[in-house]
Amino acid sequence: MLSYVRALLLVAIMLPVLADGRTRKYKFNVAVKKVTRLCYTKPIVTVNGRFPGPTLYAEEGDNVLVEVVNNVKYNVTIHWHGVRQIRTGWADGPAYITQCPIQPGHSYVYNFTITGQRGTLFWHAHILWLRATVHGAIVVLPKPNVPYPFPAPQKEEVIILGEWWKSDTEAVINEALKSGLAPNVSDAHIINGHPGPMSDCPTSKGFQLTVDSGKTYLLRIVNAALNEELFFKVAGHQLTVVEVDACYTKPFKTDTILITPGQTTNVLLTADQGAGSYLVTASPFMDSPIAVDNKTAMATVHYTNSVATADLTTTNPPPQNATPVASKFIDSLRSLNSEQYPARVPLTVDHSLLFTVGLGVNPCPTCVNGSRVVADMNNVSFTMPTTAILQAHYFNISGVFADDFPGKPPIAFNYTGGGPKNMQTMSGTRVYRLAFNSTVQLVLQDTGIIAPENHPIHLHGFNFFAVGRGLGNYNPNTSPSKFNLVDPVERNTIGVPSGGWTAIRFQADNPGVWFMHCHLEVHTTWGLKMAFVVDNGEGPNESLIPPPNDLPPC
Ligand SMILES: *[C@@H]1O[C@H](CO)[C@@H](O)[C@H](O)[C@H]1NC(C)=O
Ligand SMILES: *[C@@H]1O[C@H](CO)[C@@H](O)[C@H](O)[C@H]1NC(C)=O
Ligand SMILES: *[C@@H]1O[C@H](CO)[C@@H](O)[C@H](O)[C@H]1NC(C)=O
Ligand SMILES: *[C@@H]1O[C@H](CO)[C@@H](O)[C@H](O)[C@H]1NC(C)=O
Ligand SMILES: *[C@@H]1O[C@H](CO)[C@@H](O)[C@H](O)[C@H]1NC(C)=O
Ligand SMILES: *[C@@H]1O[C@H](CO)[C@@H](O)[C@H](O)[C@H]1NC(C)=O
Ligand SMILES: *[C@@H]1O[C@H](CO)[C@@H](O)[C@H](O)[C@H]1NC(C)=O
Ligand SMILES: *[C@@H]1O[C@H](CO)[C@@H](O)[C@H](O)[C@H]1NC(C)=O
Ligand SMILES: *[C@@H]1O[C@H](CO)[C@@H](O)[C@H](O)[C@H]1NC(C)=O
Ligand SMILES: *[C@@H]1O[C@H](CO)[C@@H](O)[C@H](O)[C@H]1NC(C)=O
Ligand SMILES: [Cu+2]
Repeated sequence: MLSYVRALLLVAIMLPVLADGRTRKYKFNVAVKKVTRLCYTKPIVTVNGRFPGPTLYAEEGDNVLVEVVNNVKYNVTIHWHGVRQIRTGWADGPAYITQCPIQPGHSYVYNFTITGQRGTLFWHAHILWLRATVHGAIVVLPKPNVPYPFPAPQKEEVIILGEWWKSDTEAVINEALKSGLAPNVSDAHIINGHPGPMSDCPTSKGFQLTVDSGKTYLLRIVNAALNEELFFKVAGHQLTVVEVDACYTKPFKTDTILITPGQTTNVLLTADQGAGSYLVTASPFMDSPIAVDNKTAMATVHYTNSVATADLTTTNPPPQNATPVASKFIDSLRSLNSEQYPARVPLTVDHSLLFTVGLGVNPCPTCVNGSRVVADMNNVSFTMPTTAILQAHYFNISGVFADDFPGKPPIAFNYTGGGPKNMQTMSGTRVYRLAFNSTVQLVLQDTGIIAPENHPIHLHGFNFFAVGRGLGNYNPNTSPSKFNLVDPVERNTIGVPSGGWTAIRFQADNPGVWFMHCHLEVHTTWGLKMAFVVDNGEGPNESLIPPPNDLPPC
């Protein structure tokens, strides 16, 4: 009897305190593996030898424990992109922001609970350019017996979009940092790891999704590419968008979706066409004079029991500069805003912020032009510290960061015009401090310095509402009157339009240090990043938890 009680007690003690769901344990072995793409074999860094990496499945409310073991020569961290990490910043993952890296031969257990979220997210390395190959989907299913707020699909499929380089991606960015110029673009786009037939490798096979006529499929689409926004299309079929960044949307039909690096999109696809094979494409969107990989990745939707015809029912991907296609898609996105899934848009604003996002040029005597291209927010090119900011914040270590990140541009100028003659930026490890649960309105304003460009900005630790968007310069007197405060789309990554602005709102109800950066890896590397420090509120429920014992040291 006594031992029975003891056994029960033991079970109770082993259950995670915070979770109302189960505990899910995963082991991620980061190791090198040789893979062949575009008729060429090269070693890449993988998780568990898979490319793309394994899908992490959980249910809303689950506690997730991922033991990451580093068996490569690089320092490694993993970010659980879009997981809110409420009070568990130690498990967020960006190197030198919330943790020091897991060094070769070492391991770290990421411990977090998925609270109030369900949908598709993804995980990826958050150091160097390792996320080129170290990434995979996160599928958070609703709690047991909670249905989707749309007709249940018969089957679900993860579709990960990415890029493929023939060269080692670390060599690509290192070469660029040395020259001060832009890095090489990828050699192909890929759908679930495969480019499909390309002119330099016609025998390359593409991913095939086999469907049964009449059935409906939920496609969980992730853009894991480093540097390119993508259009995604299935020939002959309409897609019904039902969720983005693990937030339900009002369903709408479209033949093309736009997805930036860092975004996820769930669509319903009904196999309602004649038997055969249909082309699936992922092609770049770039509406400014910036070099991109202009190749189209190809996959197929193949109806079972039908003969694959040689000439697929084809479709043309949108032109690379198809701004109207992109805008139409973005403007169609609305929060579901139902009784069960309300859009809790902050209606008051404690901090009204304006951050410019864009490029700059700084002197570099050893570079090709005697200068290097950099990127910044509010003219600050962020410098990575050598101690993680979250540790410095928690342990009161001074000298690691300053909390004086400017809330508005230091110099006002015609942001989307030609830009100032002096294109230099300052550097620093500067953060913006927020009191617990304060409300923030942040206008992200693109600049025309060097060239205007679309910047997909990702905020860690929060979802935000995209309340407004426009071209040219944000006008504080006239722009807010057009804000949607009722059912704006809720997400964690938003494209700032080329030569325009986007306004977001969020509630700073998660204490910790939260990175915000462009999800084009080249811009992050160049300095387009900053962090918010959110102070603790009252009591343990509004405070960051203490760091785990195995947190990697610097
Ligand atoms: C995970 O973190 C929670 C606190 O957030 C803690 O109670 C639990 O013991 C941790 N689990 C493991 C396996 O360390
Ligand atoms: C980048 O592209 C240039 C031009 O094609 C090539 O010479 C160079 O080797 C490439 N760099 C890397 C790291 O692959
Ligand atoms: C793609 O880009 C390459 C290199 O810049 C160029 O030579 C080629 O013409 C482009 N192809 C298309 C279809 O635009
Ligand atoms: C670097 O120099 C080349 C020619 O030498 C020029 O075409 C290019 O615009 C310059 N780039 C920058 C960023 O100054
Ligand atoms: C850091 O400073 C704050 C405020 O002075 C204090 O409450 C906290 O206990 C300190 N933390 C540590 C780990 O020393
Ligand atoms: C800003 O620059 C753009 C492009 O040159 C120009 O059309 C616009 O009139 C300028 N705006 C102001 C307020 O000067
Ligand atoms: C950015 O900072 C640099 C260095 O302090 C300064 O020279 C430049 O004028 C600033 N530019 C803007 C637009 O604030
Ligand atoms: C945060 O503030 C909002 C109002 O802005 C309020 O509804 C909510 O209860 C607050 N949350 C906490 C944890 O204090
Ligand atoms: C903290 O949260 C737990 C679980 O939600 C609740 O039971 C407890 O009363 C809260 N404690 C405080 C001090 O608010
Ligand atoms: C790995 O991280 C440690 C801790 O920050 C650092 O000292 C070391 O230089 C890093 N190694 C490399 C190769 O960057
Ligand atoms: Cu950017």
